[in-house]
Amino acid sequence: KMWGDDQVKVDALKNGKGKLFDEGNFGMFIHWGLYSHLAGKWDNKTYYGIGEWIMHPRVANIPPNEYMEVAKEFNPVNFDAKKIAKLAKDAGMKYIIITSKHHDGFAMFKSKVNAFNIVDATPFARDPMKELSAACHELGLGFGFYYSHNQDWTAPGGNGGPETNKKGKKVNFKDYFYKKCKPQVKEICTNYGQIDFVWFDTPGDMPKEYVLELADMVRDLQPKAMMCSRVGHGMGDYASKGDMEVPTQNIPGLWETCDTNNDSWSYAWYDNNFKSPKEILSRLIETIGRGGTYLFNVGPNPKGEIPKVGVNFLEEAGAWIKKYPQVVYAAGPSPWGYKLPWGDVTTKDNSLFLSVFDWPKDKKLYLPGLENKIQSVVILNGNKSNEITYSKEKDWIVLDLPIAAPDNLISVIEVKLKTE
Ligand code: JFZ
Repeated sequence: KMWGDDQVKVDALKNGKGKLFDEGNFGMFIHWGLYSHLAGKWDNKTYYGIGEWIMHPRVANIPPNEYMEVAKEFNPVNFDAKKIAKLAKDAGMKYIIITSKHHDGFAMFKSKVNAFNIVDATPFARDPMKELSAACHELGLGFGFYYSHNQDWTAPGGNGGPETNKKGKKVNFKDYFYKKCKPQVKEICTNYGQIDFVWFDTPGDMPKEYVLELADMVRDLQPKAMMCSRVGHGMGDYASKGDMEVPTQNIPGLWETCDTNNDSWSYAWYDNNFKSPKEILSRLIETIGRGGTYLFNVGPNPKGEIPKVGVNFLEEAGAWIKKYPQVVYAAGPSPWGYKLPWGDVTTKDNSLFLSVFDWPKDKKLYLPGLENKIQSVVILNGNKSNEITYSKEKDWIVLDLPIAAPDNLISVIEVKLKTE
């Protein structure tokens, strides 16, 4: 079965999967690993772009053995799983997906099969995945792991990794797959209770039989966990859209788009280009308006803390969602199928929720081609609501707005439609 048609969505929901998407629509992505310790800098030189790729030949070109040495310095003593889970909750998010192992091959969990992990190779010696999964379970948040199954730049045989082992012998992907990848995926699927996602990434040319074997094991060990389409070979329970991208047209099926809070996925010391609360919210609303779920990334620093500006902006966004939960939770796509000039639309029951990103200066808001009969038009603002008037111009509905936007972030207008 392929993702991308609505039957997949229907089936997934029937099987108890997809609830976090259908009802939640908003999750936290966390890119955190050994690369976070380098923070975009190697040998006193800063590398711009995405931080988690720093060791790659096209970036700082760090030899695997030198990169692995960095683990001895990685000591994120301020990592506070409860604080992060609470932030996700306060931000209005319903689940967290965190990098358990990125392309660098460093496991952020205790691994018995490979010593290059945060418990065995660093002075920190704690398992932050244990702490975060427990914190999520306690707060009723969904929880899942990102795992780079194909690319592994420090494991012999891993895609992009060193081609020879210590004895200078050529090794292959099969070794990497059976000695590291599959047993580690087994570990993340067994040691952290119920998980809701396994987010594989960059399958590249990974042979189909390996992908199948991995996916089968995940389904067996975690029958409720959803795998995204990046597992490869057209498999997965839902589609993952291109990075940092909000689709411009409605897409059917169960899907998620991942985006990040500044310009990098993982922490980079220079990256201060944080998305404002309004940007976070408008991108979230646009994603829901296109029919999807928004996975928004943060990058904890070498001490394990999420940068303060990012925290503040997320809390502000969360406070807005608390005021207008109906715009986000269990909300469906816009009947227009694309963003409108003034903002975007999400739907629930017989209502259209108009999130107005740019309050029209001429006090008119146009709804092109709306054929339904209207019951009422109401401006929402917390517990207050104000009915407003509207008229019809050709096949456009024109709403009469007050001069000033009632909400200084994003104002919401509910258009209740008549049921025939
Ligand atoms: C991958 C990773 O390489 C990257 O480091 C990060 O983890 C990101 C979330 O995922 O990069 C991709 C993967 C897929 C696309 C783009 C970047 N894509 O489909 O456009």
